[in-house]
Amino acid sequence: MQLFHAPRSCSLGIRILLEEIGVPYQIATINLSSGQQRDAAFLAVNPKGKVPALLRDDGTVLTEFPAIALWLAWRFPEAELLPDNPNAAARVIEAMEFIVGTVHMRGFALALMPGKFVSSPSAQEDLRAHGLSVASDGLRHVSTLLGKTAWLSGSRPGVADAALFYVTHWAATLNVDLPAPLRAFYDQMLERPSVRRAIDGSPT
Ligand SMILES: N[C@@H](CCC(=O)N[C@@H](CS)C(=O)NCC(=O)O)C(=O)O
Repeated sequence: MQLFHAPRSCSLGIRILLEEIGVPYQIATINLSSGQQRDAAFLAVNPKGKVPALLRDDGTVLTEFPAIALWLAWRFPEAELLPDNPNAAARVIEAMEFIVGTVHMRGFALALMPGKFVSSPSAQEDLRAHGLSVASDGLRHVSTLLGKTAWLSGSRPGVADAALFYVTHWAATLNVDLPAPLRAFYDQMLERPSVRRAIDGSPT
């Protein structure tokens, strides 16, 4: 498999899942700051011009974080990235969708790249503040889900935890205050060899 990946982007979460699974994979790095996502070569892979995109062993490409994460969980059940029980699995998917659809797309996307949405500098400042507020509120909500358990996805980190890691990583970069359960989650994730390899290392 080959992951089309930009190091500090949401594709980091998919790289963490590949590392947790321990399957061999390759990385194709896409430089988002230089606009490589809009190059013809990458648009041939993902016409939406976004990472993550996963080229699978059958030659097909899967896009969208939740779809890739769930496919990996179902394709590699031994990695236990999603509970078997339908009710527990639905709760995990509910959390992952909230993190990707709201905390990322309605929060951090606006806070980190307001210039993609509006051109005037003052409107960009307003949008940045709005995005940060949506992200902070969303993180506070996710923190309540972590009240009783170390991981969102079950007895070990899985699909929702990979999503939560990349948004808490952004929060740490932007000095957004993390509630105590989220800070503990982030620190525990940083200690995992899979996460260290996903951030710094070459693919396994
Ligand atoms: N909804 C998509 C979001 C993907 C996305 O927004 N990726 C960002 C990086 S975090 C990207 O590739 N941005 C490049 C661009 O928009 O030009 C998903 O779940 O995969």
